[in-house]
Amino acid sequence: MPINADIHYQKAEDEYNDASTTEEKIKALQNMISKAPSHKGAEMLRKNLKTRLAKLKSSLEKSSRKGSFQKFNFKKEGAATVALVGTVNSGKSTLLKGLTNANVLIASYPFTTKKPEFGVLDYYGVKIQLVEIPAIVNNFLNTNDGKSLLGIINSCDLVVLLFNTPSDKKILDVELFDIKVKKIIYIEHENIKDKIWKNLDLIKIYTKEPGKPKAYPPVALDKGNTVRDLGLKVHKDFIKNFDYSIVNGNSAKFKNMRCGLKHVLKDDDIVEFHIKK
Ligand SMILES: Nc1nc2c(ncn2[C@@H]2O[C@H](COP(=O)(O)OP(=O)(O)OP(=O)(O)O)[C@@H](O)[C@H]2O)c(=O)[nH]1
Ligand SMILES: [Mg+2]
Repeated sequence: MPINADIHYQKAEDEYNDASTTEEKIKALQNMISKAPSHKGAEMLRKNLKTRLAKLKSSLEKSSRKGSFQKFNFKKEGAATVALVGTVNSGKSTLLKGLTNANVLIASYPFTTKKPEFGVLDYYGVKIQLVEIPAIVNNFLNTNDGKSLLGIINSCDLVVLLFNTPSDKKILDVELFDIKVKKIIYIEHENIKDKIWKNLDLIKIYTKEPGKPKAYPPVALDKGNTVRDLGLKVHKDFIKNFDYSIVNGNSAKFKNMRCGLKHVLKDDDIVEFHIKK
């Protein structure tokens, strides 16, 4: 016990030593800080306690972040990840099954899907990960898995919302009002694959060797990316020894346009790299 510390401090310290979880330790440490002697001689003690508290808080935050993803074994894969989010029986699993290879259960009773279900959508060779989130209900964040599921939703590049009735839509609006996703779309039964692709802000680019047909699958890039970005993704040597490229497709002003590294590409372009001999 430090000099001049009183009985209250001693009690808080005992609680700290007895604490078994990080949360309990944080609480006890905050108590110790508030009860620590305020004179100059105890300055070092107060500083040490605060450092210890900061470390505990950051380790708690890290483990809860990790936990939210590990709980469901979620790992982002592919060019982008899209969440299928909706109220009960809104057809999330039907959509997932229709668009991907996922073998999910579809049934007319509510809450058929109890954990996130994954599938891979193949868009002209570009792999896009889809994840069905179990149905969103009133007060969703306070349900057992609410926070973990929200963590998954927030890490996605696009959210597709599904619902059956206006009151279901209201549930989604209320429960998801502060999600941090770049983009949210509603799906009507139009050409869903194309709609998802259009909203991902990606482009698919084909590479090609001189004298050969275009290579498959295409490479997914962000909209606005250049020949340089493509080269970096395909083979770094293309950029190191770059001479010029031949571009055909939507960004080419004419057939076999000769372009430098800064040329901005468009969806479905075909690019041939020429390197210095
Ligand atoms: N609303 C709606 N229902 C559909 C559609 N397609 C199929 N269904 C039927 O709706 C019921 C629920 O479909 P699911 O795909 O399991 O719905 P879900 O949203 O995954 O349901 P939960 O996982 O239980 O929340 C099934 O009986 C389906 O046959 C659709 O496009 N819209
Ligand atoms: Mg389902």
